[in-house]
This record gives sequence, C-alpha cells and structure tokens, in this order.
Amino acid sequence: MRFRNLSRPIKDIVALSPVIILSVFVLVSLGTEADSTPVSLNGNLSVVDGQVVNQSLEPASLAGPSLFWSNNGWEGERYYNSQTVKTFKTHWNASVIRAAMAAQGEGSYLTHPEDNRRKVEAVVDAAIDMGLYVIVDWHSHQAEKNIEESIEFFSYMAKKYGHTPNIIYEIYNEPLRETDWGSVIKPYSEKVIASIRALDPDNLILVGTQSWSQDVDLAAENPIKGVTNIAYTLHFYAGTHKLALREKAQKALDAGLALFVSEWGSVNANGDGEIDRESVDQWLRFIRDNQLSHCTWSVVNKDESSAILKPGVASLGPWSDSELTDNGRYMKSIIAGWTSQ
Ligand code: IDC
Repeated sequence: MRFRNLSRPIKDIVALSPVIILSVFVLVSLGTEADSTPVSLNGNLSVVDGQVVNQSLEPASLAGPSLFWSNNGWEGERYYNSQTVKTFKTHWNASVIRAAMAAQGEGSYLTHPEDNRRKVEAVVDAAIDMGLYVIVDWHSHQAEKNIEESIEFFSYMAKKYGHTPNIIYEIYNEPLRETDWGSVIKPYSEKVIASIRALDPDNLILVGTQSWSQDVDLAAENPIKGVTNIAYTLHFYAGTHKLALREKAQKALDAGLALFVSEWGSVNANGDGEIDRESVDQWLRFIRDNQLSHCTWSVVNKDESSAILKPGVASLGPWSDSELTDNGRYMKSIIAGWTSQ
C-alpha cells in the first residue's frame, strides 16, 4: 500500500527486492567458494600444545609435493616457476609446495646465491598469488658449515615475505647421523631462528633433526626453548623406514613436540627402488591420526622411481596421467584426496 505513490519502475524493484537480495547472496557465496584457497581458509599457522594449528586453532594438515634440488644445471631447476605451482594447485589440489633450495653441491646457493634465490622467489610469489603455503627449505646435509649464508638467505626471505601467512621456513633439510643434535644442530638452529624472528615474529619454522631428520626423539629430550611456532621435521622413505621410526616419532609427539613431515618418499631412502604401498598406508594412517602435514619427494623427470614425471616429459604441467610415473600417479591420488583440516 505504501508503494502506491512510487513510480512503476521503483515499485517493480521493491517488489523484486527479495529476489535481488537472494541472487546477490548466491553470487557472493559462489564467489567466496571459488576464491577460497588453503591460505584463505587456514590463515596464519602456529604451534599450540605440540600441534600445528590454523587461525581457528584447529589442527592443520597440509599436503603437497616437494620440488627437487634447485642447483643450476640439475634436473629440478626448471620446475621453479609459477606454471608448476599452478599445476599443483589446480590439478593436484595441493595446499603446500616445498622449494628445496640447494645449499650444497655444484650450482647451489653457496656458489650461485642470486640464481637459486630467484628460483625460490618465483615459487614463493606464485604460491602467495594462488593461496598456497610454501616451504623454503635450506636443502643441505651440512648446514652448520655455512651458517652465515643460511642467515643471509633466511633474513632476506623473512624481510620480504614474513608479513604473509604463506611462508614456512625449513632451516636445515637433513643433518647427517654423526652431526650431534645438542652441540651442533640445536645451536645452529637457535642462531638461524633468531635471525628470522628479528624480522618475522610468528611464521612457522621447521627444524631439521639428527640422522636425516629422523631422530626427533633426541630433539624432544632437549628442545629449543623460548621461541614460538617451531616444529621439527620427520622424514621417511616408506621402503626403508617403518615401525621403528614411527615409534621414535610417537615418543617425540608424546613428549609434546610438534612434527612436520616436510619430505617423504614411497620408495627406498636412496630415492629409488620399488614403491612400498603397504608401508605408505601405515605411514599415512600415522600422519592422519596425528594430523601432521606432508610433502612428497619429488617434482622431477629424472630416471629414479621417486620422480613424479617420466624421463623425457618436458612440459611444466598440467600433465596427463600417462606423463606421470607410477609414483607420480600414486602421489597425485594421495595429495588430491587430502583435506587441509
Ligand atoms: C636425492 C635425489 C637424487 C640425488 C641425491 C643427491 O633423489 O636424485 O642424486 O638426492 O644427494 C633425502 C634428501 C634428498 C634425496 C632423497 C633421496 O633430502 O635430497 O634426494 N632423500 O635420496 N633424504 C632421504 C632421501
């Protein structure tokens, strides 16, 4: 009745307003759905009571691939770009990607810092653009020998990317078996962590553990104190590492350590050999039960069974299943089926 004095077009609009409001609501929610990314859903990661959690303090369980060593001239460097990140986001449903920046060997950061850093930055920029978490990993087995370079690299990354929720620092891929946790790895880690924390107060930092990131029990007995949002890396290769390593990991979890599986393989520890599906199943159950995150080795077309691409595959993705190795198809099914929370 009150509409009687309004002109006809206005009356039509008023009469249709519930429909208009509903349509706008549907469009906005569709838009939000389409725009949602692992990072928009989970936000800042932190560590609470030995668990990596998202912004709502729910356990965050990410899954994705690890790139191969980034050395100049090695097989893996060509995957350090946005096309690769896009492929993993769009076709593999990955929530995280790991850049294994070579800090050892020919053509690594030690001799070619800018080249290697630029490759990592291309991956980080793409991950930020697409809403993925990204691990920047100091891929070395002897990081304590080059602590100055490590501090230089992580300070640069923290300054440039520390304000984003995306970045995760992995400060030491895999110390060797004889590299002592208490007297070598822990002091190295404390110094690198301090340099990151001076520029980035809160993003997640992953700390490598003795014996190729397996002796998490040693770290649990003597953990790093006085810094927040630290998790320790647990690496396994399903063909080689089985129940004994899970028992060690369980001990560390029981002691309150937060763990992060930043690298694992379905094959043997040398990156080659048969896929061990039974062992992978047991490991994935462990990861699921403890709501850990994981990245699988590796994005490369090298002739080894842990490579996800067949030798000779030149494209940077998206890849057809026939371009993937057996391990590649297997890892795709695992990652694509994982949900981040
Ligand atoms: C391996 C690669 C292999 C390369 C070798 C060089 O698969 O092609 O020749 O590095 O050292 C790790 C390491 C990772 C290894 C991988 C398989 O983090 O760098 O990659 N692995 O051996 N830890 C356990 C296994």
